[in-house]
Amino acid sequence: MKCKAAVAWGPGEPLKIEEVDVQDPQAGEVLVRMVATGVCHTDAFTLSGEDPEGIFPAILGHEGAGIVEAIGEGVTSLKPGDHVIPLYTAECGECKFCTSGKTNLCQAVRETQGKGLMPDGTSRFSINSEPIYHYMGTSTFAEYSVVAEISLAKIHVDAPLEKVCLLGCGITTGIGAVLNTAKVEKGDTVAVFGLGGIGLSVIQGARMAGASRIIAIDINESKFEMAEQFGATDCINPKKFDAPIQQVIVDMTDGGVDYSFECIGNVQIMRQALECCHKGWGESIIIGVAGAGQEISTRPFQLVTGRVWKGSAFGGVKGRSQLPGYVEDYMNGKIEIDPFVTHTMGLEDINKAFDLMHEGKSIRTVILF
Ligand code: NAD
Ligand code: AHE
Ligand code: ZN
Ligand code: ZN
Repeated sequence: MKCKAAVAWGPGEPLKIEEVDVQDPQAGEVLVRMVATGVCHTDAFTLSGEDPEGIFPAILGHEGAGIVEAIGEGVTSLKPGDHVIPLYTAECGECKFCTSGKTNLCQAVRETQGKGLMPDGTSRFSINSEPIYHYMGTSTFAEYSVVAEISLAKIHVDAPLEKVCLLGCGITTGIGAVLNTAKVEKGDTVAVFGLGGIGLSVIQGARMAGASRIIAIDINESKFEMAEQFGATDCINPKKFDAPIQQVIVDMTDGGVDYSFECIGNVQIMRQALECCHKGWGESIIIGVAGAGQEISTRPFQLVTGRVWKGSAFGGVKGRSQLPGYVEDYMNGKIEIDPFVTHTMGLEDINKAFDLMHEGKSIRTVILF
């Protein structure tokens, strides 16, 4: 079949709307009609050329929701008409990672996924018989995408896809990092660096966990109003202080916060986030994705004296077994999504979504197909 897709032809180039050929789903694969997709900073990161795994030409997008159109041979857990969220972190339930009980990082299809290919090592997308690569196993910037069965979460049929698409990455990542990775508890103090879709979701998660103080940090003060709505108790702009921001936070909190979260992808800020944690027990969670060649550093003494550095991918959430519960938590009012959708537009305007993100004017743009 043919459909419209936004193709990333090369690093730094605007996406181009093209008619692409989409091959039928093969064994263990599913054809999904995309209904909506968010645009996450990671899409911009890969488009910039900074992603060591970035491959072009590709169809980006990993924050989508849609409806199963057709299934390939051997697919048993999904049928046409099912509502689904594509997962960039699959859940096969059988690999060493899935059965470890220690991580959500299923590796069943991770290697081919990182090469922009389906699990059999080929692509389902092409233009004039030239392959176009998949992205993160999801490629949601297309009217139709082929996704591995184990990379699809079946969700409640009544969930509004134009909202719950954001559970495909940003909101789940932030809330999950708080509840699963950090395991913030009632009364804990929290600092959140970067107030985009991820940072605001961390704030939402921290409020759900009962944090007593949530310090929100950004250089764009227009983000503060929404941070406060989600539960931030203090909003600070590092540019307004002479002292390093980690010192400011240590002074504000009688020695540092219990947990901090880096939601930017800046290795200098990752250091600040670690160093604003309390001596003896403070934990800093890296969520932001840093470009090729970037490295983190701090004095080892920071760790010797009890601070802990951790990372979190997709909030530690196992997509097939746990994401449907997040969708239901949205439907029963426990998780807020609607305020994150600051803009909506059609696929033909997708480059505007990237502009709004870079200008700091949007939290999430949702593309409606
Ligand atoms: P975003 O662009 O919407 O938000 C980033 C925020 O950081 C903005 O508000 C910006 O003003 C702020 N910021 C930038 N530089 C800053 C600085 N020096 N000091 C303070 N604030 C600063 O991005 P997003 O979609 O929220 O994504 C945030 C990061 O999380 C990205 O690196 C993205 O790739 C990553 N991410 C990781 C995962 C994961 O599973 N680990 C999932 C999703 C996104
Ligand atoms: N490809 C990059 C790393 C990108 C990365 O860290 N991705 C996050 C998800 S970001 C979603 O917005 C992730 O889940 N990583 C785990 C994984 O398996 O990719 C690089 O540096 O090579
Ligand atoms: Zn993302
Ligand atoms: Zn697995």
